[in-house]
Amino acid sequence: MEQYLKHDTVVYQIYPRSFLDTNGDGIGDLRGIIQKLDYLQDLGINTIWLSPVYKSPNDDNGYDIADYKAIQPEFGTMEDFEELIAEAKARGIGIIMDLVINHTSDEHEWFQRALAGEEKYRDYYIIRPGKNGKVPNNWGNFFADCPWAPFGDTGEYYLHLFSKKQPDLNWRNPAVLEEVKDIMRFWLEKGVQGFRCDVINIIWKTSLEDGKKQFALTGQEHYLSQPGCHEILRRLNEEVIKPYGAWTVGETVFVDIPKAKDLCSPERKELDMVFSFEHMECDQVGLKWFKTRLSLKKLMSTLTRWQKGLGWNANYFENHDQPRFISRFSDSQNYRKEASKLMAGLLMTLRGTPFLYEGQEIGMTNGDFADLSEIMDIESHNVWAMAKSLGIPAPMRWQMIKRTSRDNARTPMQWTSEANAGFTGGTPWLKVNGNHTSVNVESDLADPDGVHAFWKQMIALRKSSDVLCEGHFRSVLESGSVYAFERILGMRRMLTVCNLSAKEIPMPAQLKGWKNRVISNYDDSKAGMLRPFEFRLMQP
Ligand code: TEU
Ligand code: CA
Repeated sequence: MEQYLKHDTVVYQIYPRSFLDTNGDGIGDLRGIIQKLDYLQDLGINTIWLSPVYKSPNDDNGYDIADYKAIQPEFGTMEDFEELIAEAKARGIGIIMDLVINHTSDEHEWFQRALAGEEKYRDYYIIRPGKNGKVPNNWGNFFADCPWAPFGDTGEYYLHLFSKKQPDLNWRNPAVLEEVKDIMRFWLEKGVQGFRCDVINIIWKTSLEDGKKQFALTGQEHYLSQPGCHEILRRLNEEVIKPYGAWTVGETVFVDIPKAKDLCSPERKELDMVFSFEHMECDQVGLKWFKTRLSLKKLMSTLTRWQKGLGWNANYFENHDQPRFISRFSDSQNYRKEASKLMAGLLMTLRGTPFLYEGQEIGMTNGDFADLSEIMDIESHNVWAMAKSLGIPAPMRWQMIKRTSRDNARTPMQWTSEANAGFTGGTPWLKVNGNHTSVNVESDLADPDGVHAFWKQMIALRKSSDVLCEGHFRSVLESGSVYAFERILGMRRMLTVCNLSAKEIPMPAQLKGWKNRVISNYDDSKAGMLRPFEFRLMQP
């Protein structure tokens, strides 16, 4: 049977709401994706990860699912979805879907029937009486809220680790597993090639006891990567995923390398790979809402540790939950193009499956929001309220939100320099970045030296090189500004050199033996020097 995951798989993440609107309601849709399949094929990617397109009241933009077998009407119809699968397939592109099974929407039929008093569905969720006039335990919540909300007028509470409208499922109930298996098969039968599994390592709650107090999420020791979770993943893999030749990438929060290994080493037969977060934390203090200057040294050593620690990584620098990386690590005012291309080079030469996020291929930057009224994300609003209750003054609160908001990466895709960046003929659901007049697909494509052209080259290079696809990883240099590593396959070797600083610097002595330049993001790349944000791929 065909195995969909290959060494040369290159994934492009689409956040459907922000990709392309074709009917003028200001919201991206499936027909918009279908329209852009030629564009994606030309870029060279061979897999699309679709963020949720299921029916949802949109409290968390689709990560709150009300019906796992229906398409969100504002995105289109099931026929549109089937057409998308077929048209993508015709262009050699597979689709993986987002699987959100830690929680449902409170508007899901199961939760509604639980509220109506049906015992069977009550047991699909985690419902407990209060304790001493308070909520059942002292746990924290991912969206800076209390994780317990009143369960109707019963006087009891239900657990929600994310928004109130995202009640956690009770995975200790075997019926939940059967429901989810059925949902997964439904989509696999339609030709989906796998799943990106949302917060998959927290689905199993071993106990609901109080947690030991900690800054980042009290209670996590009761649900992080528990034995019950491993067992569920093994069963889903064996009973559903593998019989279809499909694959999975887990979004796994708070994992260190040993925990990640337990989730995705091949002999464990659980997940094919995981998204880790450590390299996303090189500019934070304690929690992701408190940002500081990004430490390049930390970034390099973190990437290296994960490259060496795991046989195969799910590599990424941007997604719908993170501010644009280009705005975080580089001087995107002066070196936007160079730094975007460097990202392409780095992402395509690390060992593992590369995931790029819509807009990254043209170097889109953080949103240019003026105040909170322009931010839609529930997480940002909750964090604002939390910061307010901590007495943090409004200007500081705004700086905090502006730098960390997930909406930074969710701004509509910039297709043209026209009004609303060619994303919609109507009013966009989220403010379009003002820089679309210069940063957009149309003008970038017309530029032979454009960011897109470099991504395209790097993707092609990556797919055609077995050294880049399969070679081992060896770190060569991690200085304050230069990151260099080798990929090694048998006798053949390639060297990636990244100058992550905005300074021109002499070529470090260790790298001088490498004579042949395969590609660089500078036309006038010089032998003995590295230009600001220069990326260079070398052969001996
Ligand atoms: O994200 C889970 C997650 O832990 C974070 O990355 C999240 O964005 C948040 O910042 C926690 O502070 C996944 C999805 O990717 C995210 O979009 C969803 O909101 C979330 O799960 C709930 O389904
Ligand atoms: Ca639309």
